[in-house]
Amino acid sequence: MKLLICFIIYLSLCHFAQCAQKPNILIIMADDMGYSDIACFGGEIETPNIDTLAAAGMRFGNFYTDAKCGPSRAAMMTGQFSHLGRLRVGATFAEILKPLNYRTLMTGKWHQGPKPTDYGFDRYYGLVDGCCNFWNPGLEARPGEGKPGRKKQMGDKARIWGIEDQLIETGYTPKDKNFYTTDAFTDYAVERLEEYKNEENPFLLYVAYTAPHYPLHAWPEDIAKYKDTYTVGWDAIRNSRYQRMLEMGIINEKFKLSPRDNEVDAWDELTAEEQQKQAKLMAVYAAMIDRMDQGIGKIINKLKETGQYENTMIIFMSDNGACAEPPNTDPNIPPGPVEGYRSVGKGWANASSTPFRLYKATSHEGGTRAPMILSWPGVTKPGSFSDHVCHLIDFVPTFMEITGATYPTEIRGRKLKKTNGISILPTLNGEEQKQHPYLAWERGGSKAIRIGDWKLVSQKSKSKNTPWELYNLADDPVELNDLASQHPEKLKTMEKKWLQWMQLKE
Ligand SMILES: [Ca+2]
Repeated sequence: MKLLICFIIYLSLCHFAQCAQKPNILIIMADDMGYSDIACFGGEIETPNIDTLAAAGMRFGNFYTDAKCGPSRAAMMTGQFSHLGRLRVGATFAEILKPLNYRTLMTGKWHQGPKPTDYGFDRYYGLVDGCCNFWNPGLEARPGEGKPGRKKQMGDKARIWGIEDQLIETGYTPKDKNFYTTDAFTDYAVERLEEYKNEENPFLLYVAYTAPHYPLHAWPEDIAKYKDTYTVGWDAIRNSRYQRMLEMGIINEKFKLSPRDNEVDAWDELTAEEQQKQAKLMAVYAAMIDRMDQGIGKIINKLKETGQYENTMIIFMSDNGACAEPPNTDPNIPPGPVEGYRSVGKGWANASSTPFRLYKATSHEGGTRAPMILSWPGVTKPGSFSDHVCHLIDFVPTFMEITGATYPTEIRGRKLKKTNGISILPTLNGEEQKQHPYLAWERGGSKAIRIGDWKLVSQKSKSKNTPWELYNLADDPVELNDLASQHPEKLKTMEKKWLQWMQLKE
């Protein structure tokens, strides 16, 4: 009897205090994936598992990232605008949730220095650097294979690989020829979910896939699914994506389809041979996203199998817009196998950005607006869509609100600023949402500020005085009609605000 009473008291304490189950958090990031690539954002790429997340949760149409990989990831992890100094001035969400006994796990692309286990993660496996060969991230050729294709600018320098708290800086060449980074990251995530399935404490799992960032590497069976998909060309793909996005309600009639990039040829003007080559590039790109989606399916299945799914907030997003960088290696090496190191190029990046203009590394919508999906069983309304203007820095305050975590004032010997992010929990709950007074960007000379519906933006340029462009996104969300000359006062006010924002870092 005494034991039974003790047990009942214990259960009550658990219910009202420390044992109340906080949600697990699973963050899945794609790399350089355009706004309209996945099916639930209008794309023709088969992404049934990501689509299932969208069907269970909320899609965000006005979600912003930074313009490039590293800064985006820092902003997401710390809740701080990346121009402030990235991980030097912020605590990561792993460090913020650690005091609440979260099991903190990460796999995939880190792209900060020096390694995740220095920033609050218990476990880690993946690419510490920014991009690598998917089949063989190292320098050495394996028997029966050519030298692994590499980014030319890297010279002889190896990409850094990380296994737990060990860095492999001399090049990581797995013996297994069936090694493929996307699968390796999926496997590590699934294995950790299995390993910790009986833990009482919740987990934070951050899966940072490198797909579909170049190089174009994919499994032949996945490429085969798309071998004929892109022979219609980028003009037809842009049109069909645009029509589907309208039909699905991802965009409304105010979103016009941007004209084809003026550096991209009309598909019909290409020779038949060139069309074949180009269609193959995009087939490999699609296969990379397809494989990532298959991996996401495995992770979700594991959550269901271990009984964690119902208590897990799942977030899927891309880290920036589609990438239009030219290929780094000999274009005569075909995309797909280990020896190549190709990129998809501007024509297809233009299609990935549909309906927007421009790409990664710009602060225009094509560089910084990304697809984002948040699914949290019992909270998010299935199949819902939000046009709330939100940003990567909003995740940290959201996690803080749902867990009761606080932002440290000091970490690693540095005093920290407060996060400028705003929790999106009210949006998830269907309640009134506090808005950002402004959002701003600066990346390598490409700059922008959004205040309400107005956006001031300028591209990186060799000339020192790149003109500002001014858009009213309520009427012109695709940034087609520059109003700078019509509203000089508004331009000045917004420029002043942007300059003040830049001074925050001093
Ligand atoms: Ca990226």
